[in-house]
Amino acid sequence: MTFRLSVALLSVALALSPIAAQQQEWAQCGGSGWTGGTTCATGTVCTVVNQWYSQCIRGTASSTTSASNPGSTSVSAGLQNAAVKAGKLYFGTATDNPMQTDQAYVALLSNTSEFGSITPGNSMKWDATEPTRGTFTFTNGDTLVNLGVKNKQLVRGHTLVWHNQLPGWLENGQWTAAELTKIIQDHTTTVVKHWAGKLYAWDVVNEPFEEDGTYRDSIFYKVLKTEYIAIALRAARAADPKVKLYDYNIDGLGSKSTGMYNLVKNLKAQGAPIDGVGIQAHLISGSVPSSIQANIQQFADLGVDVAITELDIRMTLPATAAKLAQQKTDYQNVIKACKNVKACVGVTIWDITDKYSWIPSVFPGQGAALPWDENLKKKPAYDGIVAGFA
Ligand code: 9MR
Repeated sequence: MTFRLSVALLSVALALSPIAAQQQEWAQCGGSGWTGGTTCATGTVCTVVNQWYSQCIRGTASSTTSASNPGSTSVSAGLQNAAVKAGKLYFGTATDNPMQTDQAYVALLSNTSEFGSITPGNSMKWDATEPTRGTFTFTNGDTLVNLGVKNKQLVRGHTLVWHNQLPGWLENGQWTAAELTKIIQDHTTTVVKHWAGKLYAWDVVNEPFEEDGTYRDSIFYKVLKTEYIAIALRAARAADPKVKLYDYNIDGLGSKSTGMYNLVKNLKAQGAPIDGVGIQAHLISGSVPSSIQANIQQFADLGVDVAITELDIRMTLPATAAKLAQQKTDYQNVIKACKNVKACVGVTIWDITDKYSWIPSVFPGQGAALPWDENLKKKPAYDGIVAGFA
């Protein structure tokens, strides 16, 4: 089984992301769980404020994704089926709790021809599971794990030890090495045991490196240096001997992937339980590294599984047919990189639809990063994925 390490960005920003609808200026026109109108009155544009709220704001509506999205031309047999035909274990997606009230979305998420795996995007993180020391909350994670189990989809656990989305008590505490070791062990043991037997893999340690390949100066590294990684992996293995353990955040070759390569080598040399490495892959259309396959291969050569764990490929909005065609090529190339290396077991996109992507809230003016648009219509990127697996 695998535990994987991951790191995330948290910020909120305004981004234009028009969604078709007929609401008046300033009215809500979208957001997680929104079931009202999604078309804005003439002269206003449905604008994403955050994941839960979009409103009609004065502006030009000439750039809606649906208007520029020429759609998929493939007769779909499904992305999971395409992945399996290519010898992979799964094609999966991240999901989150707020959108579980969106019936069309849940139907697509539960379509096992498309998705053989799901990853909770937020509800297993430290702030969500242990907001107060020693008090654990699993309700949101349970909802998503139960959905995956019911659908017979593999569920990836995300994530145990990460510098981001930590509760204040942990991040602001002054810890000795012994205290923090116990905190990591207690958290990992309790969370992993709770879902033991139900998950395929855990992202145990997430995003331990800075871009330049140096260790991220997280609370964990400050107190324990690199020791925290093996501590977490060992606790995870003891709590669920069968789950695969991952560590990640790399894309192409470079300083960060060299840092990760050395880490995995060291972990294996010291007998720490590491089963896999995640290629995170939050990529930019037109700038996808050409060395992803070589990077996957170097980890495969160390004897670990590799997975693409958080794939999305963003662009500057508005999406145009030309940009969507470039994005199709980008998706095809990333998928091909996984297809070509046997040890690459599967691919997870970081949610299904542009409606729920994290990108616009963190990178203002960018988005349209996923294979389905805001209206759950397949984009050319979908065909790119199918072609990549072919
Ligand atoms: O998708 C997640 C988003 O909803 C959260 O707001 C964000 C907060 O940190 O985390 C996102 O997921 C991150 C993942 O857990 C780790 N890698 C980076 C992802 C994007 O920030």
